[in-house]
Amino acid sequence: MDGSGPPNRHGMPKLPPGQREVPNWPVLDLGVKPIISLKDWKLEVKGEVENPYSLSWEEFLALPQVSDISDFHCVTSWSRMDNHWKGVQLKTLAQKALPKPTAKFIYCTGYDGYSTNLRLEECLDEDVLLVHTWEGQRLPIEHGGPVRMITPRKYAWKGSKWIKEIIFLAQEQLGFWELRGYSNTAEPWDNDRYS
Ligand SMILES: Nc1nc2c(c(=O)[nH]1)N[C@H]1C(S)=C(S)[C@@H](COP(=O)(O)O)O[C@H]1N2
Ligand SMILES: [Mo]
Repeated sequence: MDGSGPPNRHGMPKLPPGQREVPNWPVLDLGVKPIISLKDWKLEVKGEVENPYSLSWEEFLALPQVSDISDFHCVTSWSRMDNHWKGVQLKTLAQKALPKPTAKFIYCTGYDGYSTNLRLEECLDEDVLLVHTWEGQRLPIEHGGPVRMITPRKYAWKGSKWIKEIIFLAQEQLGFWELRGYSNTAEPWDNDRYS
């Protein structure tokens, strides 16, 4: 695929510049694959919000669930198209937390010690999800199960696998790769890979 086919749902070329489509789903991480039982799993949503909270697995599944199909673009130049996801919109989690007017950024952490950051307005896009199901099965541990974030309109490092915390911030705080030379904005259609 060369990107000259039909555009994606956001009107952008399906294949961003410098990417190639892969049939498989490669695994990229820091060399740690944390195993979190569903009994011990929790997600904390906190920071610059009126209503900080923590969710158990059951509470997370009780939130409104969505199904979506989106593409996954890794900065190392592979793209995996048309992934079928199920999960909760980041927007739903944010609305429940009631961000203060001063909240402009989020900082996410993972159970493996990873972190990444986004501007709040970017992560309220309808296709930014915390997913637990991929292609009709539980999200595999190596891809961030039980729950990871996906950011289809950003390079994939902006979505934390094994997500543990979502922290709303007034001041931007850079994450693991953003501190190590990856672009803070991470726009696939601008070839915006490194800073
Ligand atoms: N917690 C955590 N999330 C992470 C990473 C990581 O090492 N730890 N790697 C990031 C990077 S660089 C990419 S490309 C994608 C890879 O996701 P995948 O292994 O499911 O393909 O996850 C991102 N999220
Ligand atoms: Mo990556």
